[in-house]
Amino acid sequence: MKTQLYSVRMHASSNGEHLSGAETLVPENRLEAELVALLQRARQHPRGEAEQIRFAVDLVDQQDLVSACLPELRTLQVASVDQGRELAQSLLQLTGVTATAAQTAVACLASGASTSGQSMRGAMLVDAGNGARLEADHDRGVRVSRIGLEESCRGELARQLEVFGLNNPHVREALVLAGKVSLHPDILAELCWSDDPDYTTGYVCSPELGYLRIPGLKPVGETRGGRAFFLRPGTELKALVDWLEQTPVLFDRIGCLHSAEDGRSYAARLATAAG
Ligand code: WAQ
Ligand code: MG
Repeated sequence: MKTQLYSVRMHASSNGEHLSGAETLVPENRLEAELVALLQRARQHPRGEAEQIRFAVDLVDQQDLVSACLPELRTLQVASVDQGRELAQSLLQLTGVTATAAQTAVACLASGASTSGQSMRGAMLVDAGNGARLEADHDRGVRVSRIGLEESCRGELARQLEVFGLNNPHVREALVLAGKVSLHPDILAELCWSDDPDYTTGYVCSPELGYLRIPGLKPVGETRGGRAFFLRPGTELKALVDWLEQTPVLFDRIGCLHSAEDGRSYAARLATAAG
């Protein structure tokens, strides 16, 4: 008999403000250990002490399960936060996002994209043409769920990331999330940086560019972070949100991992190649 697969989601908050969240797919035999690990994470989070911690556990229908390969990963070095955000905007423009949409999204994340000027629980949906925000709820946003690594792939990813000193939960989880997001044909690209005060690396990801990490996309101590998914103008929102929340995706292959290099020269090379 096939092993049962569970979707596990956690959300921790305090005073109505988002503190931390997580979503994963786990086989039955790791379910309890995963719940304990997420409880510990919620209780020891650098954003503060949780007042509420919510869990949801759902059995996944494996008929809908998608298997996929993780994006290639690169680290692009920049000299300052400003340079990092400029680089992120240039990269986004290479994927067809307009300068206006790229700029608006960076400004929104920087100033706190929720209605209270803090971090949202989930991602913003941004029209890649005019930069308009399309998510129904500016506090909740859209949470990508039902994402995980095939058992055989978990150890291999950890081993390969270790070689570059990148084997930490931020990288592993962001790579998996970005991998699902970049599978959708209506999403041109994603921009992200963490809302954890001590984690300053962010990324741009798209099907063509892969997962491009940019260390220093925000200053240390900054708790405003988030995600923006750039949508092809005219995208049917309900179908897209359903897919992001509901379709289970397990990664069973790893993309190539590359050494760090200078961000500006990398972007210049890409722009030349694109003509
Ligand atoms: N779906 C949609 N948006 C999410 C999700 C999700 N499942 N999880 C988090 N977010 C949004 C939400 O607005 C958070 O405030 C924001 O993203 C940041 O989440 O290669 O750690 O978990 O070194 O703090 C990226 C770089 C790290 C990793 C990202 O994000 C690397 C990170 P965090
Ligand atoms: Mg966080």
